[in-house]
Amino acid sequence: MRTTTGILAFGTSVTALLALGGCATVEDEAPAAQARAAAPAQNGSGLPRIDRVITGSDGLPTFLRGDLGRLTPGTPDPVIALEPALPAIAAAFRLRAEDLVLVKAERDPQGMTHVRYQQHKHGLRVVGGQLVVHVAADGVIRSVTSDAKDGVDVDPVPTIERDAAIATAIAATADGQVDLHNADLVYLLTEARGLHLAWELELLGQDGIAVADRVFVDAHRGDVIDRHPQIFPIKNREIFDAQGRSPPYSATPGPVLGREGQPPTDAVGLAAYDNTGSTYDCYQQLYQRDSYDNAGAKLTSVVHATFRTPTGQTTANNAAWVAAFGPGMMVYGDGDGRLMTALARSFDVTAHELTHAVTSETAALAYRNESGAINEAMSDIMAAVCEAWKDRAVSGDTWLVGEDVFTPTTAGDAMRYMADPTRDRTLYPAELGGSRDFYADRYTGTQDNGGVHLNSGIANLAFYLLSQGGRHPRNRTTFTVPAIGIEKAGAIFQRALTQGYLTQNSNFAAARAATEEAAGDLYGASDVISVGTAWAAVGVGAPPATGPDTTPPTVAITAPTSGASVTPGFAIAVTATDDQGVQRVEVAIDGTAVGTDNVPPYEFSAPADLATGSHTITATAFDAANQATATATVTVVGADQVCEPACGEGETCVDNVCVPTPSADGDAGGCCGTSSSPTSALGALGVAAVLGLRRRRRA
Ligand SMILES: [Ca+2]
Ligand SMILES: [Ca+2]
Ligand SMILES: [Ca+2]
Ligand SMILES: [Zn+2]
Repeated sequence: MRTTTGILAFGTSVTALLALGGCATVEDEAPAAQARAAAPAQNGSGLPRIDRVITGSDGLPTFLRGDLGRLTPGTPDPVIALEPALPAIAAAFRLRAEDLVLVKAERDPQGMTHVRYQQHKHGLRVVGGQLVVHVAADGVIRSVTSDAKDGVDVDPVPTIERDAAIATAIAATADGQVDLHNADLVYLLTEARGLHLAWELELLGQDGIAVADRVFVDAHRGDVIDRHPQIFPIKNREIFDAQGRSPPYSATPGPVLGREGQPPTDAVGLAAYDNTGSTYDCYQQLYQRDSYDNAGAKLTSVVHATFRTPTGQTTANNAAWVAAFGPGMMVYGDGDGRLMTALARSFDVTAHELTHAVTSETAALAYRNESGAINEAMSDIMAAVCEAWKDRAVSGDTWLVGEDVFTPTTAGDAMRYMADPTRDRTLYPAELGGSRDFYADRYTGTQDNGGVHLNSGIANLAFYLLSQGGRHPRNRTTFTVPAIGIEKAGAIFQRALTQGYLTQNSNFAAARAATEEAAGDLYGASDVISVGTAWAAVGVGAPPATGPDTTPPTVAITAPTSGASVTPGFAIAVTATDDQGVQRVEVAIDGTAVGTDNVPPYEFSAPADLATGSHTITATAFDAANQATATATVTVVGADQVCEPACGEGETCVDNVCVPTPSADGDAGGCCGTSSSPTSALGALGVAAVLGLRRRRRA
């Protein structure tokens, strides 16, 4: 079975590379090319019906919804009942079912079951490669979320030694003032959907250095390719001066001030105790969640702490969830009395930090760039939800973050403003510019882990508008979002976070899709539209279409090009888009059906017995109510007759490569034309590269 799969994928790789003119490479800098090289041409996905597809930057799906099969009836264990359907689901994501290792299956209060798998490859864990199957109460597999992918050959034997990788990672972190906690060889899926063999190195700051980073070093190239911080501060620490006391920060808590049932007498410790208790109760009562891990984890708080940055600054004006490769803890500074009072006195701060712990245990959104901004926003959002729950009312303070500890001599201000995020811009250096409230305005620099605290405002505002209704505060968009109330909005975002609709590399577009799905699970179509409208108001996608679908899809045959000469069994690639969703693409040759594919990329193989001569390919894309057609005419010739683009004068196509035409006296001439047929030559090289890799693997 495995051998067959491998051979099939291999045969397709060659075809795809040739069909695409050979610009595909096996280098990991080109995810789109990787995907094409990896994609098996299939004349159908094996999934009964697709209603919604979301694709990543490489054109492969990251989310599918529809009728994706069903559990085996009469099998009580959902994981076993799912097994027969898993190969087709895995294949739609270019994965192999045997590489998916069960993490857990959870049944939610709505009766849906969410089964989470971890991708492995050559026996190594694929960091960022999770796949979650969402099964409705009636056993129908309703949707699948996955940022996993395979089909790219990356040698599992490292070129870079472990010790060299460790040295590189340490040198690149906090001026080398860090120690190794653990090292593992893994595969890493980056945000850009590139697959790398990597050393995963857990680095902890030396005494006084507040660093706990999971650093990934490419095990073939030797460079740092990703970094996942494990300390989640309430504020972007870059904005604070070195003020306040300066004892060294330590991950080891000091004397015990109190424990469950024995409240601390220390006033700040008591505040932490009370706020932690209220946050636990909020999660438990609203979402039936038993602590951050939903398994009763102890809630550890450290008060009177200070924070030092890698640049040697020290501040008491911060708080953080510190998940330094072990049980996490909430750490609170006492504030300097001017910018902040003791942060443990703020319920927002506690709920914010504890939500980072929930996120680490569930979606595990990587704390950098867009996924990090969504991670941050989830913490602000759940702090607002729990504050309103605790107060039994929504007030102006609900939408302010940390208002109770921020600038004690100034009333009405806060660390962040969810209803109008850019109000905090005076707190930030001019070059950072403060929180953002519109997707196109997002910060794309490298500070603040890629703007995790700056861009969280985009999602915070979407949540505020969804809860309370209204329009963008600065008129970046001008339509009105309907209010659904904070309770429903909170349940939707919480479900998206914890039930597998968000994953490590989810971006803003994925967050919109995730919350729309969660709204559909919980409430129904009108709330799905409200969620989409809220995201559109902050520039994440267009307003949702309502009413019947009257706009037909667009469709194009991207390979082969019309007029090309092709060989029997040639690969056909089709692209299709639609305002409300492409449901399937059908391909026919001379009116005879070749196949139907409902999962992009839409790829097909022509029959191997097609007669030589002219043929017309027809591709028809369907949405829920309309269809559109594209055609291409090709000429089928013998296998030794195809070159694209066509060979120049004085050249002949031999084995798909243009070579100088043999002279009349029988001199065969040199091989492999260059300037007049660069793509064909590259195509041949691409195939050679794939062949080389495969041979090495199988040796
Ligand atoms: Ca508040
Ligand atoms: Ca204040
Ligand atoms: Ca349409
Ligand atoms: Zn935070």
